[in-house]
Amino acid sequence: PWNEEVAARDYLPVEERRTLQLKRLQDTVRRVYEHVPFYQVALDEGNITPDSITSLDDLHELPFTTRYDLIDNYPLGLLSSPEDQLVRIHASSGTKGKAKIVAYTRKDIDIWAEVVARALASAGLKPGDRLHNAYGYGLFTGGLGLHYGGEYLGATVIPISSGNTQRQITFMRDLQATALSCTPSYALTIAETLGKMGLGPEDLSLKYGIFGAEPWTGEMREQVEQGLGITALDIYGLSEVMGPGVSMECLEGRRKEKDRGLHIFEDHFLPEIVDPESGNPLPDGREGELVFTTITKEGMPLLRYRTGDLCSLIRETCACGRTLVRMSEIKGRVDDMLILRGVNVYPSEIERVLFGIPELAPYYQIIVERVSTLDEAAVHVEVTSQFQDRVGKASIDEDTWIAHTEVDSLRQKVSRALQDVLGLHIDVHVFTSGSLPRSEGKAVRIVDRRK
Ligand code: DLL
Repeated sequence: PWNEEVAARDYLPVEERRTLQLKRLQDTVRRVYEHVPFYQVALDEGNITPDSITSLDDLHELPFTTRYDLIDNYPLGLLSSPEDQLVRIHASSGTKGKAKIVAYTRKDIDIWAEVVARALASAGLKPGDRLHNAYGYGLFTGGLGLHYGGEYLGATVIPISSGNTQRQITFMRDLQATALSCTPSYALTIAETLGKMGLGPEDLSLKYGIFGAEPWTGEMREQVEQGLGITALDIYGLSEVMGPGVSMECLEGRRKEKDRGLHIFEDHFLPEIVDPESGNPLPDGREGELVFTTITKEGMPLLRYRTGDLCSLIRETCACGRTLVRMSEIKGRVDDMLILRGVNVYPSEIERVLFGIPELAPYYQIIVERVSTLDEAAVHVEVTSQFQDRVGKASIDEDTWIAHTEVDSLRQKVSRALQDVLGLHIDVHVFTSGSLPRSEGKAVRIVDRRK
């Protein structure tokens, strides 16, 4: 259960934590060497034995693990515990192809609950807070991850899961939930539905939002904060490493512009940043691919797991006093980078431009096609209902809509804004209010028509 000793783990003197990390890293390398054939082969190939780990710097000598290794060893080939000690299995949807299966022992579940509780505490939650948990329950780690963490902290968890948004709002209002956890894109859907029900943030008791599981920009954060009247904080994690609660933004950091970043619970997950191409470690402050080594997991520990997520590490102490290393917010996934006529573009860069245009509602999709050998992208955007009312409801049959001068000049405006920031022309299609899909979980930002 939550107590001062657990809370203090975020504030340990750095040297004390490093001693703990080294011991745990050594134990983990020994564990996988003895129990996981995949790692025994990989470590032998690198001439590494468990005894060769004598300092934390030796981390960089260990072999990488990629998602293909998980897929090749599908479903449970990387276990380092006997199967009868597993108490839970989750799977990550694996955007492309086969699911990645992960397995937990009792101790893994306890540690997961502990890190999520620490994450919630850094967001300002206290025992007695009511957490309306609208992450999906099931194989996805969001629902159960926040659930167990909330209970561990002593919050009252409302396990509503995702979907049926009107009912969500009724519960949130009647039960006076003080915190909401869901994806940032679902938070927007909830805010929109709130308005449609003739309600506003003042009808709810929400203070904090615990949002993650997908990339989101500062511009999107403002929309969510306004729409729900809350402070929105970023939670990060991935199934392979644990689930949500690998890192979390703190309230104090959020309030101080210069102190932004997510504290990594590095007494359990050792982070590195590497060059996505070469795999070479990069120094603090440089952006690259985030890599994690789990150092307390029993069921399925992973050495140097390539997350595919891009960010940098921040080592300076935070305003909140936590001594944990921070990661900058995720810019995107290595695989989500589009190469459009030679220019590298991340969906987050497009999002930032679109969310700065007041005539647009906060929904968009990027449609990617292959034209001969090159990728071409088009952006689908949607107008606000205010814009549509001004243009006149009569003109919204499709042809008149597109030809409408105000719609056309908005299209040009968006196109110019994208051109200015990206240095690249992208086709823009302007849709009427309410026509783009609304998210209840991870939003689909890229519609890939290349195959
Ligand atoms: O999304 C775990 C989670 C649940 C995190 C709830 C936060 C809240 P997966 O389904 O395995 O696990 O997806 C992991 O989602 O590698 C990132 O690409 C992305 N992701 C997760 N959190 C963030 C975030 C959960 N805060 C993948 N910002 C990761 C940006 C995120 N991307």
